[in-house]
Formats: sequence, structure tokens, C-alpha cells
Amino acid sequence: MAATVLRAGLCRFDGLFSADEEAALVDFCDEALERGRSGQLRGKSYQMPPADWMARGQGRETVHFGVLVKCNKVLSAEVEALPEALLQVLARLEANGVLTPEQRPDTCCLNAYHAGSWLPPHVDSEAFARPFCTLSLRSAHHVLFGESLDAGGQQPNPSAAVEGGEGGEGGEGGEGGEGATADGVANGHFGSVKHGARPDTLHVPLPTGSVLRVDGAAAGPQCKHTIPPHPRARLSLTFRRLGDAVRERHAALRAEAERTLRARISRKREAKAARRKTPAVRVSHHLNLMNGLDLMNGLDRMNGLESSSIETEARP
Ligand SMILES: O=C(O)CCC(=O)C(=O)O
Repeated sequence: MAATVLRAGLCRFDGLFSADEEAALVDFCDEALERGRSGQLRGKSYQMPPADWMARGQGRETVHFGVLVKCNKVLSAEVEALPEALLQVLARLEANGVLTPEQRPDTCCLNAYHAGSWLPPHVDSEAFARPFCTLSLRSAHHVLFGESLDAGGQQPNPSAAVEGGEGGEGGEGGEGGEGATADGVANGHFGSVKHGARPDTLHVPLPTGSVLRVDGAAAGPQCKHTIPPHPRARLSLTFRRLGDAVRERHAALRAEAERTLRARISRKREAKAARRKTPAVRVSHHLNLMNGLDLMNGLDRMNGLESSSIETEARP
């Protein structure tokens, strides 16, 4: 395992997973996506961006574990818990000192980038504690960090001149520069090259199997990060820990929503029973008959719940 400090707060870890383990993680991601597409995942775990976002490449399919993140907002909707495969990844990160037990993430966002898609500059929600980290899979790419990134520069621009090479500090080339150059997609083949030339922009190659830990100033609020367009499909797993206050607030919101839902069901049944002039069936009996998923789906339909978000920038 090798750790490379790229800038204060930014460290990349390589060699944490064997080739077989990487392949198994890719399979896990593909299966999760397939289950999401076919409606087999809980609640709102699976998210597909709107068609117009997809058309302009600003989109990625996502599967959310632990918490739903939509437009960089943390929402209280029902999603899948962290599965065993991801808990094992976290155990590996911990065993190798990437994260301490106290920093252990309780959420993960699986990002599935299609060929050509990109992620606009953003600062991860303040609802998440720092550090957080991202594991790159399927194909190598790079991420840009800086204070003056802008989304316009992320549009593919094949005619852009290659100036400044990797640009910025830390242009180390990763696995022989695979992420940026192996298939002819050097940084300069996209508009992102102009950001690469800016002194404050850092290009960080992301070889497959690498884990990038983001902390301190690199995690915002001034410094943003962005994924430029990439011609090949890529997967990433972003692990983050909800801040304590946010976790408590979300638990309270869900409890409140559950109480409201129970009261609503009770009122409906009583009204129905009154219309039939028969004794009301006790709501507790009805709720016992509902399985957990019905109840959670009911909760998710409640408006107040989903509007409960904490955010900095609503971007990706
Ligand atoms: O795909 C990546 O490497 C970065 C993902 C990211 O920035 C995010 O999920 O907020």
C-alpha cells in the first residue's frame, strides 16, 4: 500500500485491493445498479438524473446507502443500509490507516458515470463530517481541485490546445498517466485544460482501486472539486460520515414523520369505521400488518421529510 500526500488534506492510497477484489467490487456495483434500475432497491436508493442532464453529460446514475444525497443535499428518505461488501471496504480502509474508527463512514454513494459524463465543481455537503473518501473503479480518470473551477470548462472541447500538461501542482501522472492519457484523452483534449493551467488547480490522477481521502482545506469551503468528462464508463464509491448533529436531526425527523403517519392512518380508519357504523379497528393492529417497507415508503411520501436538507451548494 502506498500513500501519496498531494496537498494539505488530500491523500491518495494505492494498492489497498487486489485485482480480484477490485473485480468483485465492480461486480457488486453493477449488481446494485441493475437492482436499482429494476426497482429492487429500497425506497429512493437508486437515482437516475433527468434526461436533459444526461443529454448534456451532467449526470450519473447513483445508488445511495445510508442516506440519500440529491443535488448535494442530504435527505431523510428511505435508502438501503450499507451492505456487507461496503462494510468490508471500510474495514480495509481502517486496517490501513486511511480512516480512524472514529471517522468510520456510515454512508456511501455509488456513482456510475457513463462515457462522456462529468461532475460539476462542488463542495461536499456540510452535513458530512471530514474526512471523506472515494474509491475509483472500472477505469482510471482524474479529479480537479481548486478555488476557481467552473462548470463551463467541463464541456468537451476536442480542439483545446494542450498547454501546461498536467498543470498545477502534483501532476504526477498516476499509473503512467493512464487516467488522463491512455486512450488519447489527455487533459488538453477537454476544456478542463484551462483550469489545469491555473496555478491553484490540482490534477489528481485516480487509478482504479485508488482511494482519495479529502480533508481540511481540500474539503471546502473555498476549494471545490470536479470530475471532467471522461470517454469511458467509470464507477466510484464515495464514503462519508454524517455529522452527529445531522444524524440526530434526521432520526428525530423520521420519528416525527412516523408519528404523523400513524396518526393519519388512525384518523382514516376511524373515519371509515364510523361510516360503516362498525367499531374502529385499532390502528396498532393495522400497523402490525404493514411490513416495514410499506411504512418507510409511506414516510418517504410525506412532503416535510424530503425537504429536510442541509446543504452548501446544490450542484451535482
Ligand atoms: O467520482 C468521484 O471520484 C468523485 C465523486 C464526488 O465528488 C461526489 O460524490 O461528491
